[in-house]
Amino acid sequence: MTGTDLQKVLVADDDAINRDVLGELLKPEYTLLLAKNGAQALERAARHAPDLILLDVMMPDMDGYEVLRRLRADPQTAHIAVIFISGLDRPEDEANGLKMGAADYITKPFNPSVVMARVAVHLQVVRQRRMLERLANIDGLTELANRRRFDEVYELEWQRARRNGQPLSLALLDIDSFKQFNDRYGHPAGDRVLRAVARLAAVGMRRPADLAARYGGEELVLLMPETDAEAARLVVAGICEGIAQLMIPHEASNVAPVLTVSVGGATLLADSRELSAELFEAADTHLYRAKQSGRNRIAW
Ligand code: GH3
Ligand code: MG
Ligand code: MG
Ligand code: MG
Repeated sequence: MTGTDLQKVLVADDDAINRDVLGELLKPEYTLLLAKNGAQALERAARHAPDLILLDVMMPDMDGYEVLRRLRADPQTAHIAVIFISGLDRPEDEANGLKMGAADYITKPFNPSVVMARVAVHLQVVRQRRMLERLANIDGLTELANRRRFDEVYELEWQRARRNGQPLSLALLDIDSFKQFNDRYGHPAGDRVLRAVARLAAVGMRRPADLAARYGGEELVLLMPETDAEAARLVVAGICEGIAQLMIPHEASNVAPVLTVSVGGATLLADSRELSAELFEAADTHLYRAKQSGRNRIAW
């Protein structure tokens, strides 16, 4: 692994010597973060999203138990793996720490190679969990979010838009005459086109909260929070323009001699009472209209 691939470990301990010793151990293999009290640990955890925290239990002001409780209470830090490192070495202390949700419990004085081995074990678990999350949420062909992930994000964003009185735009993009494309150029060529279109969609969505997902076969869905219809149309037009510029030959298309797409969009207005499913249906209806009226166009 190189540079930014290194996993991040946060050491939170009020004792400078402990921080130094653990830091020296971990530094050659991981990106190291340090905190000298509970408040700093929470701040570093929220800001840097470490993969693992080595957390001292006995610290003044805020002890390790409280730090762990607060980490778990914040969705942003709730899943970070925590190993307690503590001078409290009675079995009931250890059992208690594990019951609170720590991944492991190491007693002081610790053995350096045991600490390193346990850290490695838990970071391996973290890597595996990330991979599973990825598999569950990402479409393998296009590497966009999959439908499952979209459904989740859509529901949250829809609720957020309603709560904050913000617009929310949604667009369904469907490749024109794609069946004929596959028939004419072959399924592997079709897959490459789908990947290229997906990449343009992902790149064309500029805001961090925007989401491009593969909704079905050759249908993508673009979700744009806090974006009104006018701005969303511009984003979509840019993506369509990018697709046109690829000039992918499509001799079997009944629209144009190059690959084109149709898009149906809809925007939730701030004062609307529309349900999330209704907004989605509106976009779908508009996609149907774009198809019916000749394809290679955007209907909103
Ligand atoms: P329309 O202009 O009405 O959209 O015509 P269309 O042929 O694109 O019709 P439709 O959207 O119903 O067809 C979807 C086609 O997309 C069917 C299938 O062959 C193709 N397709 C779906 N998923 C994939 C895929 O993962 N890879 C490839 N190569 N083709 C796919
Ligand atoms: Mg301490
Ligand atoms: Mg199609
Ligand atoms: Mg389709």
